[in-house]
Amino acid sequence: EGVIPQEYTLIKMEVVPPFPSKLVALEGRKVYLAAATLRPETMYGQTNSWVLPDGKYGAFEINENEVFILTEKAALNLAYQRLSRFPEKPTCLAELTGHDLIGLPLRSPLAYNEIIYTLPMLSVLTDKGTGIVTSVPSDSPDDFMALQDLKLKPAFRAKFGVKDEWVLPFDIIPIISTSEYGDRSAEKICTEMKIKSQNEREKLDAAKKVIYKGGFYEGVMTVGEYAGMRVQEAKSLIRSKLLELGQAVVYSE
Ligand code: A2H
Repeated sequence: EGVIPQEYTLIKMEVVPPFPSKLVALEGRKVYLAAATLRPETMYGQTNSWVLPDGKYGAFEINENEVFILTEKAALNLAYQRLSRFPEKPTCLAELTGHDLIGLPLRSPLAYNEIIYTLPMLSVLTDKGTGIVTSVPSDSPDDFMALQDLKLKPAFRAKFGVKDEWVLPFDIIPIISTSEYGDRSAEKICTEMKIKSQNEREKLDAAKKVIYKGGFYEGVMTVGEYAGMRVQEAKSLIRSKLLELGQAVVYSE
């Protein structure tokens, strides 16, 4: 953890009822997986969300009718940022693991896909952000490789009880174009660097660095309300809109 606080946008990904048995206690409320992102302008390209299978999560009361699913650490931070039913005291309505969340159908802001599913990614850290990550395989090497692992390896899907229909219909959605890496920059850099799986941590970290600069400084939005605008300018406009519409909240740690 650094000295400079990191400011994330938490995307409210609505869990679509009917709820599974583990979530029955939450029936009648609005329940969200709260995904921490630094790239709110990429939300058009969401194909799924990520959880750590063995990660510990909880369903925490944000106010009378809204519930966020995230880690306990994030719930405590939120409670100190006026995002809990009772000030500075998170209330947990259900204890969950990543396994309980895999397969949950979600409706997520700006996503081109009306419904996306919750899937396992092994590199999710539970001590960073909320432990929930939204997946944008067009622009994130981690997301691209984790989705690729699930698509190409039936045994990997089986291991986590992932159904074909949660993964196979979801293709990359191009959303940002750059001169050097085109509009599927994550796929291009992973191919160039010959990255074989989501486990190649060092290569993936290098890949992220390379395309982040290009995407941010030269990237142009190709979809949505700000199509044609540079990412640099569109980013804050898209973020403000999500916050204004109540589809996202600010979270720092
Ligand atoms: B970003 P930083 Cl398109 N574990 O959002 C692992 N990764 C996590 C996480 C966690 N607990 N919480 C957030 N993240 C991811 C979009 C995105 C992101 C794109 C491209 C790059 C990118 C879609 N996934 O991040 O270590 C989230 O993925 C590249 C750094 O706090 C979040 O933004 O700097 C980013 O890592 C935050 O990482």
